[in-house]
Amino acid sequence: MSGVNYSEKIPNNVNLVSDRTLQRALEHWQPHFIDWWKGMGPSDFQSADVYLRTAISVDAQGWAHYGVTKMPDYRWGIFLADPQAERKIGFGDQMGQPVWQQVPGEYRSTLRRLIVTQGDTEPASVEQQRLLGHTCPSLYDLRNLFQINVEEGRHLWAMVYLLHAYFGRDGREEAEELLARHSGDADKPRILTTFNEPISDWLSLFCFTYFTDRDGKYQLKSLAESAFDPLSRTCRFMLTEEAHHMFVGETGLGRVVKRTLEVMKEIGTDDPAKVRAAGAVDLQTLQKYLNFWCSSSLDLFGNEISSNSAANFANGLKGRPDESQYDDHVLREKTLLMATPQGEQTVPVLNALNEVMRESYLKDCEIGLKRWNRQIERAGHAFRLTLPSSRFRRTIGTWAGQPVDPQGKMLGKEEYEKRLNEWIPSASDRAFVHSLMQKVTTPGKIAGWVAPPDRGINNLPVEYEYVKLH
Ligand code: BYC
Repeated sequence: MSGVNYSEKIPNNVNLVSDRTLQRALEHWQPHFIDWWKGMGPSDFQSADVYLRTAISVDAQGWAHYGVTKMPDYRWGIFLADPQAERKIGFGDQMGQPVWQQVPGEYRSTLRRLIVTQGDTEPASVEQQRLLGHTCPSLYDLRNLFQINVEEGRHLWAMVYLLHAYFGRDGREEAEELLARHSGDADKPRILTTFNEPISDWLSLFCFTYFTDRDGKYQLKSLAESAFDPLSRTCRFMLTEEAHHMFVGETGLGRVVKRTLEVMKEIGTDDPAKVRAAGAVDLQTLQKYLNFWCSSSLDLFGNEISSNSAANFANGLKGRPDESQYDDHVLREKTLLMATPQGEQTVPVLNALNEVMRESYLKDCEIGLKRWNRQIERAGHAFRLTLPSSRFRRTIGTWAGQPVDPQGKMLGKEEYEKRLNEWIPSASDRAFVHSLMQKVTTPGKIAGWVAPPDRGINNLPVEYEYVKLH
């Protein structure tokens, strides 16, 4: 079961050949996907030879195969983690009952909505990143970008498989719509706001892969708990790929901090203007980028108080990440005190699960900051990077539209508007960051604003030609 069949048009480990109707439907969608990839995927690099990893089995060990591929020839396919024998529902009102191999009629539209929302983010991120290749800081980074892009394409395949296999005609229609909406499109935008934000520089890419892919980790982990077993198995496998995306964010931002500190040492000052003049990202600007992407990603958890999340949990559709770490899996009795702009409210925990998840996400986000702050401290500087308050710049939930500063302090509307550019990148900050984005494609060379990685990919040297441009 673990092995992937690559001899078929659509590589898969779901025995696709045994269901001709499904196979034909997916083979019909496949050229639409390739057209979308060619039109909306990485611009101008379709003929480059890229050192990519591909899944060859879904085992925890050794699922990856590395080789040189042109991106349109990447073997996108359908991979589900192996089934767990006798798996039981792990939370909610039906806890302890067998998981579902089919979609129960009463949950059909909710499950479809969750799968479509998840699926929509995958091609959206590829669209957001499509022009970044033109300003890559190195071939190592360019390859990482393309690896992420092809895997997001595969994650789209994962959701499309579920839609085709379990949701009939409306599932097939949703699969087409996933290719018809586009990031930032005025008429047909992507569903969630963060996925309509442009990612036009590599500092934004590193922040996106640090913050937004981490939301992906949390959402996928909570869907991996689902009683709908095919969804759970799909998400479990997706999570193994997701780890690399967050690695790119975490090491990318760490390399930016490292380089900035080197430059500060070289020029003997931490004056932001001088750091910029020397071609590095001053820590103040980095902080603004962190504020922007963190606050945007916090919206992806939905409303603090949500009847959707309560119903999803109670019905077994969506759990909490790593559900087994908790004691109470039913949550019918518990309440929680929640701060809202109107004062503290007592809320049933069932309705506050988006917030529970957001809080544990923020703790996870802290880990990188601690590491970067240690680097800054060791270099002898007092500046510290921080995460913005979860009330800052929110557009979803009880804090939406509230004039709160990154420390969580409520301000007057006017002061907030006036000072917003102190906290998130202004047009001139963005112009400065864009000015640093010069394409470097000589093997082993790296742009001046970011330190080289500590090591290359799959034990290859950093100077290996990870992308061969023609
Ligand atoms: N923007 O009751 P609520 C990833 C809507 S990232 C716009 O709070 P719920 C990746 C909401 O849809 C992970 N609209 O919602 C990362 C609802 O609309 P309807 C993506 C928003 O259901 C990097 C209404 O407001 N996966 O994988 O508790 C690269 C009421 O909201 C937003 C998922 O998100 C927003 N930010 O929670 C590539 C998992 N937030 O239905 C990939 C699937 C809320 O009333 N989705 N709304 O019309 C879900 O679990 C939930 O739909 C949400 C919202 C967590 C998004």
